[in-house]
Amino acid sequence: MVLEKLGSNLYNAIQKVLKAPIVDEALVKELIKDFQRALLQADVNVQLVMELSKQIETRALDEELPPGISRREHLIKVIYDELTNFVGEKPQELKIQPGKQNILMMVGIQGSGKTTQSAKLARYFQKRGYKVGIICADTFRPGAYNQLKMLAESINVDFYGEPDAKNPVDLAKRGIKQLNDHEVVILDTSGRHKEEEELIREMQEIEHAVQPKEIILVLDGTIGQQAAAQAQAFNEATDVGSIIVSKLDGTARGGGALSSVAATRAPIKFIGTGEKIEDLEPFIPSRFIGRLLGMGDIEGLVEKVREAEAPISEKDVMAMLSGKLNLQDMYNQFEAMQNMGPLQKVLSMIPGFSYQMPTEELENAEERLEKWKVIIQSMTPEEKDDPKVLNRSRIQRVARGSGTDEKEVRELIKQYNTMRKMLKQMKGSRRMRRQMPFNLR
Ligand SMILES: Nc1nc2c(ncn2[C@@H]2O[C@H](COP(=O)(O)OP(=O)(O)OP(=O)(O)O)[C@@H](O)[C@H]2O)c(=O)[nH]1
Ligand SMILES: [Mg+2]
Repeated sequence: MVLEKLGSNLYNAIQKVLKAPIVDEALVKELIKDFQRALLQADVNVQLVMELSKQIETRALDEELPPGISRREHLIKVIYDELTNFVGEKPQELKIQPGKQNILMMVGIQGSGKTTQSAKLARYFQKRGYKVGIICADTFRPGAYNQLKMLAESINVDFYGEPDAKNPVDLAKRGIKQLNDHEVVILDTSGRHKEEEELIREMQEIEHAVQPKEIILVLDGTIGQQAAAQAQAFNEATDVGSIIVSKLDGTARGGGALSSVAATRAPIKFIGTGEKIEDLEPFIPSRFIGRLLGMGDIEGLVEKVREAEAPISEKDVMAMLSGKLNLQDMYNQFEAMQNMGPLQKVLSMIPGFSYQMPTEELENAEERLEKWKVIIQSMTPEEKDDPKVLNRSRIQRVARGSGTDEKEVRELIKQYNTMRKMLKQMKGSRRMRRQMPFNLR
């Protein structure tokens, strides 16, 4: 794949981040250099690269870390976010209305890959259960009819064409009529003409005559950044609803084509990744970037960060602040904390807290969570509800019951008291969010 080279460069940069002993400003800067190099080699527009790297750098260095997320994870999330955003944010879908005749009209300059993508799209919708037909409205190039007919036959899709027709507009109308019981009708047009103007005129005439559900522009990925200008020119002449960037398996310039077109917010819906009929895939920015970064589990990581970012509601916090924190609550918090949950969030919302408790201690605390949970489980409901009743003999009993010793039980009680105190401290504080300078964890 094209993007193979780009992908492997980005992948190596990510690996560097994953393997680095510490994630600090120097590493962030180095990573950004690697990125710039990789993107520029893939013919991505210089200005776009600069904007992107600036954005990554600012976010990576200045943004506060969501609780429970390491700087490393945050950095990777930022890169992933920004790159995804860079190529299109949300996936755009080519919608087909079932039970209707959806005419998809292919346009694009000569050799861009219209005919090939027509067959690929036909196969794509056929596999999804639609009744599909193809029309060859390229009356200009002598071999066009046979090329498409063979492709259609190879996938068993109905085909309409007239080998000797001269007028593509009338032909298209007859084809549409012939295939009126087909849900998806793909109309391949000519890309070759003596003059560009003539090509544009023909395209507009066919559009007018058949009123397609969608005009699909095929752009050749090997032309690099020029693809954006071409997309714009076509969009001015006609109402382009979808874009397919083809030949992304070919050269290193694919990155340039894709990103420059994406930067105009044009709807790239598919990418062509080879000459075979199956080599078409919906363009899903997040998946695409994940693959490029070589991170199969990036979705999981992103999900983790997203969860950590989900704000705890003020109501939750107030309920805890009202003093109603018992050991059962604490137990629940421990449990949640083991999934990187609310305790961390609550604690991290206390201004200055991150200075009070060094990471090491937090880690120790996490190691002890399991033990503490067992201790709490050995308590009676009364004790859990109001730990003040835990006198010496009760503590001895709990220690025995949980297979720990008195010292550990007392430690838990101390921890509980500390936590309550901190929650009280937080009461009245309007700064609910952690204010923390760039702090390397
Ligand atoms: N590697 C690769 N080759 C492709 C892809 N799509 C199309 N091609 C090749 O590009 C060449 C031109 O493709 P066509 O589909 O005939 O292009 P076209 O736009 O219909 O060309 P005209 O009808 O002459 O305007 C063919 O050799 C295809 O095999 C792709 O995604 N990857
Ligand atoms: Mg063609």
